[in-house]
Amino acid sequence: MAAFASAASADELEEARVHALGRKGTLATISKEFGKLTPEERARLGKLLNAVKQELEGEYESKKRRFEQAALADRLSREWLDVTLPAAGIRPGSLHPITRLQEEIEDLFTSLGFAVLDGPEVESEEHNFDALNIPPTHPARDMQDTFWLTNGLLLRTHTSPVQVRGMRKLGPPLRMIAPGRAFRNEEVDASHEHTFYQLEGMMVDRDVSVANLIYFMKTLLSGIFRREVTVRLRPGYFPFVEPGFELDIQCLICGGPGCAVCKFSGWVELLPCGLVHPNVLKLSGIDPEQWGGFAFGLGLTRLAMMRFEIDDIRQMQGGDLRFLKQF
Ligand code: 2NL
Repeated sequence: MAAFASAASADELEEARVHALGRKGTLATISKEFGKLTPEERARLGKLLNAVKQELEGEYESKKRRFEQAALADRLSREWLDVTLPAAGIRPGSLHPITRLQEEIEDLFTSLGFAVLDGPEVESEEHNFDALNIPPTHPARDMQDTFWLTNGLLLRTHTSPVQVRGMRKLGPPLRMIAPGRAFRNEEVDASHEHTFYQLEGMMVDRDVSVANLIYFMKTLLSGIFRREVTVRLRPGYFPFVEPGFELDIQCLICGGPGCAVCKFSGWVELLPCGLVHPNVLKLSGIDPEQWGGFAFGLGLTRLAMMRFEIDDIRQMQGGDLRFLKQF
């Protein structure tokens, strides 16, 4: 009892417990002598021994609790938290990969004297189709599954109507780009979305040629990919240009011999373009005898996927922070 009372630490207390109550302790040693006693002595001493043992254990337990409480109080005084401290600060956000690419291309074109134009996403049939040399009976209307609104308006299927508005408002000569969202009723899968981003551009001036078109397209592409690119032109049909081209770039992954990205052709189809169709100029009040232009339409979503190596288009508008935080 004296050793328990004078123990100054949990370790000293444990030492005293082993000495008195342990398997080889004082009490255990005394118990071993029981065999030598008569039954009467055994009963009397047994009771006594139990009472002593209970008293010792009681003293030990209460002392032990006191040490535990002191240890806890000590820990609580050290490990505390000031909930009134100011928060760690606002987590910085980042630009969406499409926005980043769009802003880069805007910088590039503004440095070349182009205006960046905006227009409504809900458009008239006239701006979206008729003014682009796509009359009501034209098969190109069927190839785009348009979201029509009940009031006769529609969700623009490309950003071209912004350029129609630009031609009518600014008149020639003009240089402009029109980045923004476009909508088509696509069956959504890894490479098709009903909402996607385009960046169209056009330049209208005197004596604009295919050579000018190629120069601007190569400047655009080497700006995006940050290196020289090899291009080729194939004929392509778009109602609003004549002649129209599909501009391919030599595959940046394999450099020509063929790989999975270019589907073993060495070329990647990237940039539809052409010289603005005379009817399109006329329909926006520009005399095609005096003026000509080139135009192009870039799939921003697809280009961002190539540039940032994103393999599923559904990530782009999905809103998953684990995806977005990578940029
Ligand atoms: C596409 C389409 C192209 C254009 C878009 C254009 C606009 C006007 C006049 C003439 Cl207002 N052309 N835009 C020209 C050629 C191709 O691409 O769906 N691109 C992903």
